[in-house]
Amino acid sequence: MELVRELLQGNRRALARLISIVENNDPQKEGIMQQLFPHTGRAYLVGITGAPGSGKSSLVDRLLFEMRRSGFTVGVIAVDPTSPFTGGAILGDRIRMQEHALDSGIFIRSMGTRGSLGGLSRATREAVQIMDAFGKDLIIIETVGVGQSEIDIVKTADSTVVVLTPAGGDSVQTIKAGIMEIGDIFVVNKSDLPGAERTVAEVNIMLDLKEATGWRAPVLPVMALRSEGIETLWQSLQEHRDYLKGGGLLEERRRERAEGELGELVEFLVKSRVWDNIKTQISLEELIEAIALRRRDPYSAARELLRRINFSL
Ligand SMILES: Nc1nc2c(ncn2[C@@H]2O[C@H](COP(=O)(O)OP(=O)(O)O)[C@@H](O)[C@H]2O)c(=O)[nH]1
Ligand SMILES: [Mg+2]
Repeated sequence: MELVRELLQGNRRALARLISIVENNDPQKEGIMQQLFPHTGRAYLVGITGAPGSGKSSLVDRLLFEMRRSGFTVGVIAVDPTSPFTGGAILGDRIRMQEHALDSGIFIRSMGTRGSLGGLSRATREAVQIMDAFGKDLIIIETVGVGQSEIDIVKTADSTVVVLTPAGGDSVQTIKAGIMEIGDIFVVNKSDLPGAERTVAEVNIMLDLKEATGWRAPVLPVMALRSEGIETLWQSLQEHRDYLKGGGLLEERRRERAEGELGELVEFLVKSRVWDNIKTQISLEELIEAIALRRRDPYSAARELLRRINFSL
């Protein structure tokens, strides 16, 4: 395909168009992803997650300067499920990052959650693969930490940075349980605000309670707005990357990711092909009515439907 060829030659317009194709769930996309696959697997993926307003975009903005200074090309995917239609936050991010737009070593892309078919994680992962095939050395995925997306980012990233802010009067105990598990690096951003030191200390205590592994996640006070602590963060990211690469752990993480990806694709194919097939071939009204009136149980009904389209379990 022409676009794929252009992408592999380093054409930024092709990169943008291919991500749109993926985002819109275009029927061509499966073929495109197949063609791109042999060219992927080289980029290192950094996930940045945390509550809305914690300063993720500001942090990415600063981090980009460090990464470029080290000579790496970077792709950024900012996923913002909180504003799929208004584009408010997305526009804000764009304006903030305009400075980087002049740097051809950086490609920034915001994604909405329109691609609900197959889920946010799938569209994001595909965009990552496209940037990877394009040749970006590092790919940053910024996810607004709302519900499951915070946890899901780990499935896509090699290193995950969790962004927290000073708890102020509150105790840090309000941190969602799963979040402590997924961070490879913790950042307490807005450390210019009161309570930062205590938050760092409390997160450290929580991390000490965890079972020890070869990597103890550092807790870094950062002020993204003043560019303080960014160099240390970039250093920690490189140390974590070296740690994963050194122990064969990167391959292990990627194997786990491959399993999740495969499962997700099978689920998607079954759902889109089988369920859509059933809905177009069989009139479900009576059956649904019978189940709703409790004259028929949904378990046997589901199996009957699969039999009727000759799908064997
Ligand atoms: N006081 C303070 N505010 C910050 C800092 N970093 C970011 N902010 C502000 O926090 C707000 C949210 O930042 P943003 O990067 O959009 O957060 P995101 O929603 O997590 O991407 C913005 O008004 C930033 O200017 C910081 O180090 N200190
Ligand atoms: Mg943001």
